[in-house]
Amino acid sequence: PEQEAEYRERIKALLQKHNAVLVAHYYTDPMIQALAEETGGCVADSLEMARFGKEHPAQTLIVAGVKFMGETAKILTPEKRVLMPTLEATCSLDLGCPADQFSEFCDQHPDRTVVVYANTSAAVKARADWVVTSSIAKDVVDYLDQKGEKILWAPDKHLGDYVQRETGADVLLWDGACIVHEEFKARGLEDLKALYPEAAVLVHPESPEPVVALADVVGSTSQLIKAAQELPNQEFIVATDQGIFYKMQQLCPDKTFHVAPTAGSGATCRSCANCPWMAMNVLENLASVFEQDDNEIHVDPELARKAMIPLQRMLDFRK
Ligand code: CIZ
Ligand code: SF4
Repeated sequence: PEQEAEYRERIKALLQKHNAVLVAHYYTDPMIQALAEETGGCVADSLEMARFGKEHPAQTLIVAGVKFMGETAKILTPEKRVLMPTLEATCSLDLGCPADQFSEFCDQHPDRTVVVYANTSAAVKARADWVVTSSIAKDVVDYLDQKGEKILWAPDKHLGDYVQRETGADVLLWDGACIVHEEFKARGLEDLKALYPEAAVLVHPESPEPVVALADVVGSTSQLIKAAQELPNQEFIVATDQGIFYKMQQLCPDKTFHVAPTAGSGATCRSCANCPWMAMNVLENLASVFEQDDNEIHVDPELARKAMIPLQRMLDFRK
């Protein structure tokens, strides 16, 4: 704890000295989320992080999250320096969708509109017609379906499948998954619901269909946080990364939150629902973020220009 306090003070001083702002994702260590808030940065989902970074006057953005979030921030604000505590923090969805293979897949289906999730590399975004986050995936696909378009969706098959069920659109899925959400189990969730019959069940749509089917609310991180505030329930079972409890508990101090089971017994496993890549962001590498020489995000300008087109479509759609 003494060392933690020392790190925190050091990070605060460094942010000031370098005219930098810290933006953290909801899934990072609660200590890092608290530090982002204390220092005038923000805690948010991937899109809000990039938006905040763009609007903030600081010339350097410190992105505590995973690599695609740093890339998205850089694409939106190429004139700023974007640093991350470690570039090794990636994502199973990004890893599972290499740009060359994805591009071939798109070439095989030229009649389809390409919609990709934000959790992808800059190169995959550059190949897409649309980029979406989980908060607007359904609305965008519904809009395209109304126009008679057929969809090619990547990379998360569970989210794509959910969007297909909700909209009835013709959706061809890439075979990718999030290693965190994929582990939630419907059997265990039923057992936990029996144990806490008053609890509302909040589920992120990267979870498998049988888990989504048990939800009271299905939504993105921001939408689930909003549901925790707005529902009258005092108790919740939450199927997403447990990092989100920092914000839920902060906004709803009197409510109780249980992490959804990742095993059939109904037992909750505190170390399970926690993204290993998000967890690579720690105070130690944050404190050395200005000293490392291999942690700046670079996106090829031509690739960034191409990726900005579907990203801008998403930003304009939301307005
Ligand atoms: O699962 C993730 O990594 C999410 C929800 C990212 C995001 O869009 O904030
Ligand atoms: Fe990727 Fe899943 Fe981790 Fe989010 S929680 S960064 S989708 S592996």
